[in-house]
Amino acid sequence: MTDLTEATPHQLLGLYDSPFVRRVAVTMNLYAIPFTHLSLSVFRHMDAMRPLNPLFKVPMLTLPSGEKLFESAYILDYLDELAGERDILPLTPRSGPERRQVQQMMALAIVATEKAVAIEYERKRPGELQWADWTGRLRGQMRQAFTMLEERLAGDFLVGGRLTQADITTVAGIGFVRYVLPHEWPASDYPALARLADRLEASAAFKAVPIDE
Ligand SMILES: N[C@@H](CCC(=O)N[C@@H](CS)C(=O)NCC(=O)O)C(=O)O
Repeated sequence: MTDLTEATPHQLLGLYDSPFVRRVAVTMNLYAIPFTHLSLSVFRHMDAMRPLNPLFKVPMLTLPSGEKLFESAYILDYLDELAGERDILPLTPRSGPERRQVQQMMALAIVATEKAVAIEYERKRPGELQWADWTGRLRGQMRQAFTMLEERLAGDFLVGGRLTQADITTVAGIGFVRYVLPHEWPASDYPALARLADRLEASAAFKAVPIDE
């Protein structure tokens, strides 16, 4: 079992404007796992990041032992294990139909989020290298994924009437779109998702990790 009171806490690398970093940070807050945060950009702080993470891919979580974890899904899996050891209900159920449902909602949320991030990367290219048709395809895929989530959101939460990783991942993605690509978020098309995002963004776990840190 990892001793969460150890002198060296977990360290999370990456800005909170990354929805992948933010979903990890929110999860650590909900599990009350202390961590330090290294706010380095994969683009603007490459010299500082190189010795820590020459992959220039975030999030990266450094464990108290010094071991480094990459890929937010695997990091969340590790955090769920810590939660389980402490008798905290994991945000992704360990087994059964609810696990599958949460994973499938997350799959939709990840498509929406990855396509939104790709739209932003396309916008970063020099104007003459931007491909409007490609951006249009990305936008269509992002909207399709948000529409499928909207259709599936019947009550207060996406799965099982309780907060799960599906909600956190979805709201982290929406947060990115609303902050970085506000013109790509027609809230009136997704009223249920907008309500979920407003509610979760107002919670302590999200407010502690502001996207505009
Ligand atoms: N599948 C990865 C995606 C992470 C990701 O795309 N992070 C972005 C920031 S939002 C990044 O590191 N971009 C730099 C790059 O891909 O070169 C995860 O979930 O951890």
